[in-house]
Amino acid sequence: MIFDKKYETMKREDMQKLQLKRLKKIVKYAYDTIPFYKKKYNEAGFNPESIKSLDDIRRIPFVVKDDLRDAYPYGLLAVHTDNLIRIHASSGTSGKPTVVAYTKKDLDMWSDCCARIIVAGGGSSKDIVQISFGYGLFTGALGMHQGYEKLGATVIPASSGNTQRQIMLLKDLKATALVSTPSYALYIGEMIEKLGYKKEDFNLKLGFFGSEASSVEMHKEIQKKLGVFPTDNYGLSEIIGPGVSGECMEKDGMHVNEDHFYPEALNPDTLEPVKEGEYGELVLTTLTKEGMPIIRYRTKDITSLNYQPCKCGRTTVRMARLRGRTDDMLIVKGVNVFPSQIESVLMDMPEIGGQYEIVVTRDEHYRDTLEVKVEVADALLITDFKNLELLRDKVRNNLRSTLQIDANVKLVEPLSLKRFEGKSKRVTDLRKI
Ligand code: DLL
Repeated sequence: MIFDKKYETMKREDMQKLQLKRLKKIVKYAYDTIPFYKKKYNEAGFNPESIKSLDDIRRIPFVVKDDLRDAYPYGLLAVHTDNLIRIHASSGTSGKPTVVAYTKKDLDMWSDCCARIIVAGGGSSKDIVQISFGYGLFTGALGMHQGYEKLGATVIPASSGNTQRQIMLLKDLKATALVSTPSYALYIGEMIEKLGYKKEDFNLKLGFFGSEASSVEMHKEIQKKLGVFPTDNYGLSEIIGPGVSGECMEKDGMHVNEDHFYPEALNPDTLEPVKEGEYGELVLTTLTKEGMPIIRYRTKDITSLNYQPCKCGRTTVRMARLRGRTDDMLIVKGVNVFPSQIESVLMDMPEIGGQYEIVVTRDEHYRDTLEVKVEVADALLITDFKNLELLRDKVRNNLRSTLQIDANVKLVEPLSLKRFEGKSKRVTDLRKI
């Protein structure tokens, strides 16, 4: 099933024509209605009327997170607040949040985009879906809620937290789909086992996981524990929220709703485009947003783009599962380490559970240490010292062959590490640089 055949299966030339038409319009609109863009473009000597081809996008100055923060609260609006019908804010770690605002037209477009990725991942009007993202300023819950509602499905707005109650609702209301972060899905799966249930006691079939990175191996683990077919979906509040892209059931990249969000993958150092299939920083432009258009936003997310049509029939460009963010890459002993690489190694080992923590420290001789704490799958392993040693060596060796550096591995008891109900935080870098 395809939600919006016209746009999701468009020929590449037609898509490019549409994108160019929309790009010209939105750039002019932003320049004419938002003083921030007028000032930025005038200072850079960029004339919004000078766009003649899609490649001309490369001459447009970027927007970064700080621009949104500096514009707090309403500095990037293209419309009067009377025309807004919703405000969200991003999960800023410190200081002021970044506010994002939607008109009626924006909300309709957003719902359509979420409906598209839900249908791509196997969802339909028949689903009873439990949304276990936190409701509130975070875009995840309401975004996916609206998408599912648009399809005419039954939505359970459970929000996150109170995991035993989540499990009761999933079971008693016979939910067929779960929407959450992948780490929370894994936690729910663990709790189900701990409470003595089996996945067969539930009616779950689909899982829509996003808002944080997850590995192929993590999806397999969730599939094993919950019996759902898991798909990954991506988005960010600055651009819209969830609904920027999502996997179809081929699970071979996330289809970007590129008639609304124009993606570029750039080398983060040179800011030149990388080749198709190569990893770079994702830069996104909203092509149709009315309330708060964002042009050439540097997401810091690292992915690659694939323009080949997909087996599912969609022709939209696919972005690869995120490798990480330009700001979450650790440099340990001079070697680049992405937490996602560590996760893949750990999740690929059946003796190891799904939860881990990474701590990086530096001693007085400026030597870095990478410590990886991970739960064993079976508590019995902890009591057998010899087996424990063997397993620790195995984890260390597997990590070394992927990362090219040594890690101190600490094996801990099942269910002893911190669990997350929203986005997980697994990395602590204690180095004073
Ligand atoms: O997390 C929007 C969202 C909600 C997407 C629910 C999907 C599902 P923010 O809170 O603004 O918005 O965080 C955006 O989260 O720049 C990525 O670094 C990360 N992120 C989002 N989806 C994925 C994903 C929402 N599928 C930031 N894989 C983005 C990896 C993701 N990282």
